[in-house]
Amino acid sequence: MAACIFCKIIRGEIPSMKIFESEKTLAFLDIGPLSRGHSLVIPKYHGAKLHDVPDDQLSEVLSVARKIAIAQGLEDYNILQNNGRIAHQVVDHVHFHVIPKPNESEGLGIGWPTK
Ligand code: IU
Repeated sequence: MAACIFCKIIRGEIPSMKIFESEKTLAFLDIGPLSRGHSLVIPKYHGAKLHDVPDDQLSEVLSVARKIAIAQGLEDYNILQNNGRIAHQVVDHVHFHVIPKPNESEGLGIGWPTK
């Protein structure tokens, strides 16, 4: 979709920190991370909400998210997918967050050190 920011990232019109790419799927670091290593896994097929994307275009997403978590050595993390404004969706192209949850002594791993 021409105006979609994530479609622009897929087409390479906007730079991103890519961490995985295949025919159907792209993963890249979130530009506003909630913790260090926060990434997004997206189907290349454009659909605003989960029910707009056919199953076969979503088939790799969970396994890519899982591989990212394993590659990052994560023990605690959230996989999050928002649909609609009330559910806090901001970008209208389906995306799955992989959000590392560091332990309390590590803080969020971003911004100023906590000690
Ligand atoms: P949400 O589930 O739609 O609320 O999440 C959108 C995410 O997309 C959010 O975490 C943003 O930081 C992230 N993002 C991005 O990584 N790159 C962008 O160019 C834009 C948003 I716009």
